[in-house]
Amino acid sequence: MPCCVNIVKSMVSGMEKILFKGIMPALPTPVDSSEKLKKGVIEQLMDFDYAGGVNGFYVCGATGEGPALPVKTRMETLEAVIAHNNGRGKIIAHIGGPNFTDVKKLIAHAEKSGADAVSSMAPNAYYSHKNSEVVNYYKKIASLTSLPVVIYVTPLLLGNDLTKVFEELMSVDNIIGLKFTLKDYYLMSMLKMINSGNINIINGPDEMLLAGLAMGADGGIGSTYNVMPHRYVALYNAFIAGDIQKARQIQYDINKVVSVLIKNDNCFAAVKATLTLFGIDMGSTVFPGAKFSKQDMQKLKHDLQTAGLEI
Ligand code: MN9
Repeated sequence: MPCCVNIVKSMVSGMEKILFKGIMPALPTPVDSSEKLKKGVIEQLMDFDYAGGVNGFYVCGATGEGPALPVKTRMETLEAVIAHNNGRGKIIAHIGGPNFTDVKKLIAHAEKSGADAVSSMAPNAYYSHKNSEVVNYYKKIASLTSLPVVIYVTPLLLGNDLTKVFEELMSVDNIIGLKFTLKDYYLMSMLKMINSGNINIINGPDEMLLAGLAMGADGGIGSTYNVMPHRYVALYNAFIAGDIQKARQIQYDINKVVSVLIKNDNCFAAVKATLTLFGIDMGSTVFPGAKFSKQDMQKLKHDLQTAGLEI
């Protein structure tokens, strides 16, 4: 009987699309004041995250400030990450940005460099596109690469009927799913039912990871994973083992720390500052992101320690 069920399931859903599972930090990009990649720092961060048990990385997304960086720096960052990764986990290259000529270059570069997938935010950051335009945008990206494509769903896509959009997009072989950075978990469940569940959904909001897993996410990608990778890995493992009490307690402990990080207007700046406190010198966010002063750093350290983070 189980064998028949499997045959029917594969006929309905086609090729396997759930390629990314577990905990994948979104890497911040350590750049100097001329927006060049600082040598050796992202490697140090990757080793720290791998020591916490993570499954791979998301590169040059929102956390990595990809759309704000020069294309050359984005390419150098991806190359440095893939070289240092050395097959230890999976690498998703975020290639989205406001200019499609740059996007095309980044897609070709990601494929040539050996990324495991490409991912893009919405077509632009200024206004909402119609469903048909969004569908055309992601189909075009998929046609330009043989890599799997992970759609980056943020509030920029909130004007769209996302279940309709994904029903259409999931028929494209190499469109595998989405990174879901919304807090509407009813919508997540509706998306997870598309393509008979053969859709890779990766949770975005770190403070809601357990909710995302419960509603069908296969894993998570997040900025604050870098600050406490082992805790997110423990949460994921507890969920997989069915120990919801434990997973919930870890999520609550995590959220004490996240609440400190998001108190800062720019959470990514706070993540970079926290990593700098750990001795991983990430620098500040790109212009016009302000530097943390000595006092800011001291206050951040104090608040994080009070929230239970060891520094
Ligand atoms: O999806 C990140 N969200 C955004 C990933 O980039 C908007 C999260 O990791 C958040 O930074 C985190 C804090 O709110 O959940």
